[in-house]
Amino acid sequence: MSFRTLHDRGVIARYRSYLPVSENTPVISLNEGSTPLIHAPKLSARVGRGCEVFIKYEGLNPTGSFKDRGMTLALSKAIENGSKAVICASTGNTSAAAAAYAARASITCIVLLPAGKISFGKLAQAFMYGAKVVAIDGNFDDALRLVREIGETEPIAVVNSINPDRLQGQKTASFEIIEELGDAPDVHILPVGNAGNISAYWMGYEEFHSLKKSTRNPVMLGFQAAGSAPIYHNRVIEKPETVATAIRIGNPASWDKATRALQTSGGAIDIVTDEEILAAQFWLSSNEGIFVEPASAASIAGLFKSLDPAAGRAYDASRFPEGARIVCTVTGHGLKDPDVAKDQCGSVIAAKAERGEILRLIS
Ligand code: AN7
Repeated sequence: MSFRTLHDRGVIARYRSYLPVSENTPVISLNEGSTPLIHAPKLSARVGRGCEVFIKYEGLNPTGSFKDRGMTLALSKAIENGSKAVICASTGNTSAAAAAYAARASITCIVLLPAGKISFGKLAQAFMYGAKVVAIDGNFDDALRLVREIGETEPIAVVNSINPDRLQGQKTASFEIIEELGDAPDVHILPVGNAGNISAYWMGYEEFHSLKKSTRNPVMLGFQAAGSAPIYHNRVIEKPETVATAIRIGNPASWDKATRALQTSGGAIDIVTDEEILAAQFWLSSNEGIFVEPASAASIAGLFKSLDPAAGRAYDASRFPEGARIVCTVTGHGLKDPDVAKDQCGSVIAAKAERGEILRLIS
């Protein structure tokens, strides 16, 4: 009997030669990555012109978001470098992933969260994985500023995406998509918060293209929440607001990298309102059976906006080539944010325990 299976899977095992690891790097993994790329027939029909839409379902990572891809690298390198603790600021998913991987690595994890602005599922994760949870009287940007300051002077590894190992791990999602489709897609759509993920995907696409593992790079389209849209407005937003708390960020750390990805790819940054985000979240769940958290639904809301000539869109989807392959990354699981889902729930149908009443519901 062998216990190798654990480390035979996971992002580092699958893509070791493309990552900054050596035989001396201890692998801290929870079998992250290798998430499903799900064909979305109803979404494809809405786009029309023979286009095919695929959903990269990152909510199926071990802690329920894409952050696990970067965290396996960040924690493995932190242990290799002898760190005794890790720290991060977070809107919730980074802290959940950091806490889980720190638990596996037997290392202290401190997470700084904006008080009252974290979804319940994510807060529960930070506690259950044993992190030291600090509620900051301020927003994510304030928390990240503090983390940067502490990281400059203290022997503690910062595991926010300013840590380059994080983006290295996250770029593997692009590798998986290229391998599964046989080439890069024509268009890639992502939600944007701190702007690390869109930068990481672009890095992955460029890397595989330069290695001739793909014949093209996709057009990158990023979507911010309308109340938290610093890149779109090209200025820091002091008081970002949105129902999609994961992307409630006013001063993204990877702003420049993301801008480069958007420009080099011929893509665009755009905004979607909270109403559009919630409508897209429900549409995706109830039409394609894929339940994602609000921030993740920004990519679907963004695709809908790009299709709508009346929407004041930054990118017109009629520019997609006929038969285009479009990938939307949905970054986190819907169960992360039960409260937002609860607010969207319809009324329960009260009925007696009688067969006739139930059969009337079949339509
Ligand atoms: C579900 O957890 O920033 O543009 O601290 O949780 O790479 O920041 C989360 C971000 C999209 C945006 N979707 O990605 C954090 C945090 C979900 C997210 C984003 C986040 P980036």
